[in-house]
Amino acid sequence: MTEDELRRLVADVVREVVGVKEDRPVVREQEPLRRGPHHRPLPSPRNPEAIEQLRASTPSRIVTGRTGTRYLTKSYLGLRADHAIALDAVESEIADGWPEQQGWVPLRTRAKDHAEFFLHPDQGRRLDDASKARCEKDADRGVDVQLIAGDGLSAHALITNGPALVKALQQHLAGAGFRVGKPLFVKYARIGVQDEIGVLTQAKSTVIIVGERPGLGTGDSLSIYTAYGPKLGQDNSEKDCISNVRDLGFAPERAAARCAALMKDTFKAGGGGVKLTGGDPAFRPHVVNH
Ligand code: B12
Repeated sequence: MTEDELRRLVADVVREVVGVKEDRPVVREQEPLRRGPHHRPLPSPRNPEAIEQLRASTPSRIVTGRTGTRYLTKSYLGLRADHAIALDAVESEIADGWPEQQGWVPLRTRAKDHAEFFLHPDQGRRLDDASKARCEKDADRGVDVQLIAGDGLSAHALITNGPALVKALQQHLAGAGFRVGKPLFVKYARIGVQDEIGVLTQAKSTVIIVGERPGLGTGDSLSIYTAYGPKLGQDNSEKDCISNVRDLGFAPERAAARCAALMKDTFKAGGGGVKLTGGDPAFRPHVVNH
């Protein structure tokens, strides 16, 4: 029997088994693959409900499908749109007067403008002279926890989630027995500015919330950084961070409760960061990012 006769025979048997009436051509492996949406179709999941649950559990790009080795056009356009959200967030700025409307004392760092803030991070870690004077005049002194709200890398995040987070922090920290200083706002703030404010106000600890570096589509995300026993240039290893604070992530109310618990542990341990880990770098109580 020749190869062609064998193919015809197999094709006839297959047609009979699957019940195909008409004589459709059988696609041979060596035929050129057709392009288009049917080329390498998405495999149908064995458990579509589980896939939907996974997708609903995160804004991350999972189980998005592909065409060949490439993204689907829909995914590609989604990436471009989310990147635009991140850029807009980084470029957003707090309008004059907005901090006062929230009841926050307005301060600013030595960064003269947004461009200098990006190019010279150190300028965002120190207050300018007028703000130092204002801080000494208007801020509370010697409190347990001094609250600071900074724009950081997303003013948009502070506008969206800052007021709710500050209120929740005030409630949870006071509920945990801490004396909390009236909130200060810092324009063009890096987290290191909490050190100078802590020293100026003689606070026992500082909690700064800042717009964190946006990921794709996460322009509204805040971080909370805590520091105990303020000193200029305090190392990050002595501080703690609660990240991804936003409605779709760690909602402000829950994050504030977590922060109050963290501050209780910090005060008990006489310090944060590595002091809290008890020497075990893998152990970070209450410090999560989800
Ligand atoms: C940029 C970044 C870094 C950079 C910082 C360098 C720089 N000059 O900017 C590098 C790569 C060095 C870094 C290192 C680490 N990072 Co980091 N980092 C970030 C990131 C992507 C953005 C931070 C940001 O936007 N800050 C806000 C701006 C306005 O503040 P800033 O003053 O410019 O930035 C300072 C802080 O962000 C600080 N910092 C950075 N990471 C960490 C982590 C901790 C625990 C602390 C206290 C401070 C800190 O360093 C910056 C310079 O002083 C965040 C994720 C996010 N999107 O927020 C993770 C993030 C904050 N980092 C994280 C971690 C775990 C670390 C490391 C501990 C990793 C490791 N195992 O070594 C180290 C710690 C570094 C240290 N001891 O200082 C975690 C914190 C998790 C947690 N809840 O504790 C985050 C949330 C990432 C994540 N999703 O897991 N990081």
